[in-house]
Amino acid sequence: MLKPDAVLANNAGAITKMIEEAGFRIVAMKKTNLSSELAGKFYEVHKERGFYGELVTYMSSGSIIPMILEKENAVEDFRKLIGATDPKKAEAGTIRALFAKSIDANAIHGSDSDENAAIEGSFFFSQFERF
Ligand code: 3AN
Repeated sequence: MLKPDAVLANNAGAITKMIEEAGFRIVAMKKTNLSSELAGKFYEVHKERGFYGELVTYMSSGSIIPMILEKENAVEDFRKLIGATDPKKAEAGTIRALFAKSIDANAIHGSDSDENAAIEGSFFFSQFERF
């Protein structure tokens, strides 16, 4: 999912190009917005964390671009491509090193397991409910 900072800065095309060049196939993609209620639901796993409120406010502050991506070893390879959560710690050349502004406005989200990829994919794309 491209986050509000990446969309607002018109970096969606550049980031999507990197994703495709890294061998990912875009299966589904759209531009949309999250209400704070929906952002809260999406990040429910982080409910108890100190940054949850800020994260929900931030994720509902502007447009986002969720995608379903396909590739062998997709979860691990995508996390390598996007880099560490904190852009200051992200390896040079990763999407977050290149485009993220802060730990909140960190340009992009990637699912952390195949199971969560299926849950998150169906959250945004109803046709993938049984994905
Ligand atoms: P990632 O997106 O790298 O998997 P998660 O799932 O641990 O990171 O965290 C979800 C989101 O919460 C991150 N993308 C980031 O925007 C925010 N976040 C994570 N840790 C912190 C933190 N210590 N302070 C503020 N925001 C954070």
